[in-house]
Amino acid sequence: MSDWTQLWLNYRKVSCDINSVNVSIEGFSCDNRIIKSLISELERGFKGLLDADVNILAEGGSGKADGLNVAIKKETSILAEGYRVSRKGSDVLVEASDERGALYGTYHLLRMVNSGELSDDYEKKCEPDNPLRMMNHWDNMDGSIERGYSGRSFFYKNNEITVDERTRDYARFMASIGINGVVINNVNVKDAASYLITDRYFDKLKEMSDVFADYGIKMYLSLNFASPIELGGMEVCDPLDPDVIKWWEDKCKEVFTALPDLGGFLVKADSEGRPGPFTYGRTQADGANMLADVVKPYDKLIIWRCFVYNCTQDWRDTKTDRARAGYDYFKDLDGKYHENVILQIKNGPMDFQIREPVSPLLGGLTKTNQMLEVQIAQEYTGQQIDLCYLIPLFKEVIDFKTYCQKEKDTVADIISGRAFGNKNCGIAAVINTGNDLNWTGNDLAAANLYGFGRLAFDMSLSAEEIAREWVKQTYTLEKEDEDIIVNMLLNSREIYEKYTCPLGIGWMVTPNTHYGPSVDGYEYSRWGTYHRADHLGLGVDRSDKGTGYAMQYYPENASKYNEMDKCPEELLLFFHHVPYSYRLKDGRTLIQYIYDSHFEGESRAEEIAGDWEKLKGKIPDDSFNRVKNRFERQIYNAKEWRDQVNTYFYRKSGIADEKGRKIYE
Ligand code: GCW
Repeated sequence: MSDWTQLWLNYRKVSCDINSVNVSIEGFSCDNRIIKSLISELERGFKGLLDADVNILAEGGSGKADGLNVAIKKETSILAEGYRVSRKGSDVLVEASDERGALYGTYHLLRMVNSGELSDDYEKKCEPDNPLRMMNHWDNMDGSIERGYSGRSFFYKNNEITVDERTRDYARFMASIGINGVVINNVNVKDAASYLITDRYFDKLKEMSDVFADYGIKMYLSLNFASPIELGGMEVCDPLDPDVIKWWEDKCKEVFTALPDLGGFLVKADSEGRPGPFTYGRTQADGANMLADVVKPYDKLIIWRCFVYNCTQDWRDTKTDRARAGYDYFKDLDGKYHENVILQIKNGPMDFQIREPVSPLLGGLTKTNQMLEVQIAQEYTGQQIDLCYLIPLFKEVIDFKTYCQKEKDTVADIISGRAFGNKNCGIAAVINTGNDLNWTGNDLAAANLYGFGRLAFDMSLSAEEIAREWVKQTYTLEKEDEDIIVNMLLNSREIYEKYTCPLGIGWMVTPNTHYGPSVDGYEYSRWGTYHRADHLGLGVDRSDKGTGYAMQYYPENASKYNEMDKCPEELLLFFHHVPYSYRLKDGRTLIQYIYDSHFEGESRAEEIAGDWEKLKGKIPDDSFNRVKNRFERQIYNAKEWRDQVNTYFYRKSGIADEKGRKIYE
């Protein structure tokens, strides 16, 4: 028994009468590292799923007549990284124009066998929507993980890098869902992590990047913008200083000689205490372009984060609005970024809350490479204790119409490159893994890991389709039991939203840890995260009469958000300061909605915990019990949220619950 599970690649035996599989490789070299991985995955997969031996045939050979014949074949008409899987009777074809596509097609084939969907007459073609499909690790070199809820890092321990079988399994999981880039260290680059670009770590990094390369994954590093000071002993890290530029040139030569497969760097600059170009009166573009020019000869990328805001605000100041910051800092520089710079933009203007509007920078920029950043680590969304399937949230973001042009104007169009023809673009997730046995703390949180990859590859998949796929790969259940889990997942985000912060206001969490309620926890803090509740109402006025944030959108969206009556209700308190007596569309007052949603959210959390109980004996015991334990903690948390939020607003407003339920005074 291994120290970790195989997640959705556990390849448990399915009922099927095939007992041998012949594989031929046509047009690809069997010596290619990715093709080698592909072959070993086919062996492993068919052994587990069918208990079948796999015969690898030399090109053109023929296998036993009674088995399944799988041909992996080069087909140049398919786009890069895409594939077609088809079956006619006992002949299966996986076609692709490159090795990555062949590997993804192989995983698709195994998925179809696993879920019993590879019918006798089957054909499916898939080409990835996003060029870059990345995971961002916030792993620190001491083994801790910033916002990690699944144990310690499996990449680092005591400032050393580990490369072992778990690294390989990790790479397999990522490739199986189409991930092609991984940033292996936290964006807050400090201490030992600053030395990742020195020869202290090159050997190990090379070893790791080789394992990734076996699965078509490029490794990236987060970079310390102040490296010239911290590593080079220089006085400054001004991006326009010739000596600084020279330092970076020499450094990059060293780095890319040692690590030729490295994809480039991710940079968090001028954000939450990290160094950046602002110190020298330079712009974000000055910083990003300098690094981009330095890495260009090696054909590498600079991914520059837009999470830049003033984190030393004063709550007395009602004009400064953190939500505005990204757009205010980056919009005017649109078109100034070099071709190998990508701006990485969080999905909302604040910080991965359970509900936020889509960042106006997405589509606000039209001449700059853009990449969407989402967070599957459940920092503000239940910390992998509470169930919160995030794919519905991500779907809302990518389907959002920005109105940046007449057609092809959704976030999906922008990040895929369809809108403006960009090549360097895509989507990244802050990952939710750690060295826990089950990788994601809560076994059900693996649906977010799986789902993010699948969605990044194919943005037309629905949240439900992805949930069902994941359930089928992970557990062996009858359809009605699959439905139970799918419904639990699909309802979970709404439930979490109902018992936490209402109608887009966000925060109200325990400061620093970000788990559990603390309604005023951030109300007087420097982070710019207010709800502005008083005895008459709550919410932040971000209309043109308030902070003006609503006007950062194109007119179609701006006019909608700007007016209380037109504003989508789920975002009402994000955009407006609303009286408790304000009537929502269904006739309820705001205060009554707050009470109702909190009672409902808590009781529905109990319901889904009850749904899980129905699966006892059908889910492997260890997995069943781990999840059961999480639900017990979730219910405790939901009650705490319900009662603290209801009491808080009852005390502020003095208005009683119409239904006379228990609100603590
Ligand atoms: O939400 C905040 C987190 C920080 C994180 C930061 C960021 C890596 O609380 O832990 O730092 O976002 O995205 O940079």
